[in-house]
Amino acid sequence: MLKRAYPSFRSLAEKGELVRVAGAHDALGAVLAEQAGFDAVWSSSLEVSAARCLPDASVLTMTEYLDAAANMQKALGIPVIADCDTGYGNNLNVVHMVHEYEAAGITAVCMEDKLFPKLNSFASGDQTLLSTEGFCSKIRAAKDAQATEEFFVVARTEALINGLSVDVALERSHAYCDAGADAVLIHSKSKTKDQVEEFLSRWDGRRPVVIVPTTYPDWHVDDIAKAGVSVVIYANQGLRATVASLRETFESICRHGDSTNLEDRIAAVSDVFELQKLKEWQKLDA
Ligand code: SPV
Ligand code: MG
Repeated sequence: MLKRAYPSFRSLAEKGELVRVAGAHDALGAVLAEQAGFDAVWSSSLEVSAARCLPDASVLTMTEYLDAAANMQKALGIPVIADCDTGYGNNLNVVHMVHEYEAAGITAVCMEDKLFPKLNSFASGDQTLLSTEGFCSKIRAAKDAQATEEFFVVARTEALINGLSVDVALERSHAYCDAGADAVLIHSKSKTKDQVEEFLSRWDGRRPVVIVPTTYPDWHVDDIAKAGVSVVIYANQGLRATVASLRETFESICRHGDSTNLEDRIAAVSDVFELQKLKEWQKLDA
């Protein structure tokens, strides 16, 4: 089938089982994540901007991020959760963002509590947070703007990224839930899971918790589930694999003068045709 139905992100989050999500920046990466067995795809601001060799620093516009997320969703039978940075500005931008993403068939968005323009969480530079009340106001604006009950808004706190304590992260997350957030994302750039684990041990379960274990990659998914996480996002492993693989492939061809020694390590053209659903398309003109 060329056009595929997909469940809402909310229906996955409410199942009570850990939701596994992979980051992507285009439909091809998103479909490969789905084929590998992921439950949902994270339309990553880092990936979408990196795919254009631009920094993840609110340089691209909402329309460009939406275009990327919508292209992924159109190709998938699983839902996209869209990384919407700060909501692209103030409350007015947040409302416009929710209208546009929901109309495009995206069932979940994530907003973070940094100032616009924001900088990627792992980059050195300004990681200043918006006031708690300011971000609660954005969450209320988002929740009031959604057209369907199903639409899911994740509130992401960057308190730990900013060097603040787990206490502050908890206080902010509680306030975001009171403002109507459907889940909270606790982000950390610590090399160990300790901060996130402490957050989880003190979390009362009032809403699902989302984590992004980029800098603490050794936390096994079974232990992540046991710690009380509802959604785990492998946000950029696909992008980093792409960089490493393309670099190796292109360098090898330049070095050897041909691609013979790569042939058994790279996908066949027939594999690419299958991802394109070429046969199904050809039937349309049979
Ligand atoms: C992204 O994938 O764009 C994220 C996660 O927001 S991080 O890059 O860790 O900030
Ligand atoms: Mg991002």
